[in-house]
Amino acid sequence: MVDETEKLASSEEAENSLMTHNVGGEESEVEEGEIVGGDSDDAAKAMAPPPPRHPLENSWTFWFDNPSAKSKQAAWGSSIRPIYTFSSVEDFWGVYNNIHHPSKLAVGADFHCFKNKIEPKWEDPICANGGKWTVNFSRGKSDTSWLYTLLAMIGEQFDDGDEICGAVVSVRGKQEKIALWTKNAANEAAQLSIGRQWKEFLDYNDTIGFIFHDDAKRLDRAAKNRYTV
Ligand code: MGP
Repeated sequence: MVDETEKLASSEEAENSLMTHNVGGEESEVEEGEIVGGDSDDAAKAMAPPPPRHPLENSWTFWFDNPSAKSKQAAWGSSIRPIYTFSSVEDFWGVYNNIHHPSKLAVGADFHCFKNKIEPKWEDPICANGGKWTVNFSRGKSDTSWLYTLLAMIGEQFDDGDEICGAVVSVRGKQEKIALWTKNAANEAAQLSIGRQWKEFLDYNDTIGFIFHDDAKRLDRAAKNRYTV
């Protein structure tokens, strides 16, 4: 596991690791013939177009299930709401830096980040034949792994990234857990590759298990892991 005392990577450091090229590095160097300093420089900056955004391969949506809105009577999922869709690195940091991280969320909360147009539900047609890998943490200890999971997904770090639907962090009384949802549970090779790579990205050494949504639907908590890595 990542050292729990380790501070979250700074936005800039993590942004550079997400991007395949150096964000801002070379741009700040003085070009041949460039005039440096002086008021005209400030004026030119003020008139310059905004810096380009760095597009992500996919658009992603954050969804939130507010525990205080959940009711035992209501159908499961009726309080899950999409809160923000982003499709650039800059927009990701804009929202990530302005939302609570798992350790600050209330018990019962579920916070999802799914590819745009995929709903974080078994019933979604793209999720329907899928499943999920789950990693467990004690309370307050999942923040860094949640960030690394988001960066690995949106930065398309998985060899089988097309298989990924999204991730959800769930805050419960004694634990927090992060689940990575995938599309075709029966594709064992792809699931094993995703599970192994995810553990590497998180520096997670315990065994993790993969449950088919179909088993969870039929068997609820009696559903068993179909794969482990
Ligand atoms: P869960 O939230 O995935 O498990 O499912 P958890 O977090 O171990 O349980 P919790 O009680 O701590 O929240 C819990 C239950 O929610 C399941 O047994 C289902 O009844 C229901 N449920 C969960 N999901 C992800 C779905 C879903 O996608 N669709 C439907 N219809 N029900 C779901």
